[in-house]
Amino acid sequence: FLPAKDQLGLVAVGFSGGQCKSGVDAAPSALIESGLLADIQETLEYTLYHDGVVHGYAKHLPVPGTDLPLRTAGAKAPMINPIAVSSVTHALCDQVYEHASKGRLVLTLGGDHSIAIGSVAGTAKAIRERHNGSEMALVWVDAHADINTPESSGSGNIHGMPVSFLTGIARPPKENPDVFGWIKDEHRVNPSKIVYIGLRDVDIPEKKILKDHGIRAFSMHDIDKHGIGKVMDMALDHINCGPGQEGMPIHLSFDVDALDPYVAPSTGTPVRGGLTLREGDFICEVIHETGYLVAMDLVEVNPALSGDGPESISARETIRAGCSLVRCALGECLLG
Ligand code: NNH
Ligand code: MN
Ligand code: MN
Ligand code: MN
Repeated sequence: FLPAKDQLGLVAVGFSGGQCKSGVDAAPSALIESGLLADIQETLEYTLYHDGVVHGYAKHLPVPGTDLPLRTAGAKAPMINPIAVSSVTHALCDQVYEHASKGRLVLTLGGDHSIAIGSVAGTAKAIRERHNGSEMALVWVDAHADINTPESSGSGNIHGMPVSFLTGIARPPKENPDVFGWIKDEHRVNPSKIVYIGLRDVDIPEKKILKDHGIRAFSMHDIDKHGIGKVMDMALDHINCGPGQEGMPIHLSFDVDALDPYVAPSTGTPVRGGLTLREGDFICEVIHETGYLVAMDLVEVNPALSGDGPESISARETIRAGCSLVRCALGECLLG
């Protein structure tokens, strides 16, 4: 049912085409250079499977002038880089699937959050195949809901849309098979198996989508009210992974902007009033403790977005926070 506890497949995706700010493509290298892989192998004792490549645009560059902004009927803003995002996420889906179908825990280092279209799709497909069609849960930790459809999005940035494509709430445009035509039912996630944590900047049409589909979401208000401990109890209960429940595989998609900008300033769309580093680490620790984690994404670290250049304290602190989240999800514990 669950991944071998000591085998980790890593996919590094330096891709920034799901939004408009460059620099997020440099995150995988920055995270790796700061010692993350050494910690994973030496301290946490995983056998690491990694092709040593930072994937990105390179093999997926559309012919210049062909990846035009795509305006679907009724859209406020055209989708930006639709072909590039579709092609990079399709390749990532296959890579994540490869690792997951061999029973490895899979870590995807982004990149902007559009890449989760690929990582989640790949995990969902592998889990269905390994476990007779059974579904997985998706825990989305983010300041944002990333559930805009191409029609509801005010920005056209695909990093604000991954959950709508992954659930099938947004359907790939039929007349453009190059744009997410590869997504099939086997890749999709059931909206009732999704839990959000950390929300505080949700667009008006997204609020309606969450409500219409009854998707469970814990905002910063809920964390203030109940504390992160109770929120995690309720979150796990919702996806059947609480004490005494049957359990199901969990994909954790962690957007570093869920953390407060004091802790993680170097990100594309910082929103004040976020998680403390301990709250972020705690979420990861609790999910690790369930024993049901099958895949994790860490996205939206942008070392170039810092007041004083790429070597700045803000970039370094954001990378350090990102590494801490990953180590906690992979089983680092404070005692024992
Ligand atoms: N909701 C906005 C949009 O659709 C912002 C999304 N930005 C994010 N998401 N960083 O995590 O563009
Ligand atoms: Mn996000
Ligand atoms: Mn976000
Ligand atoms: Mn395919």
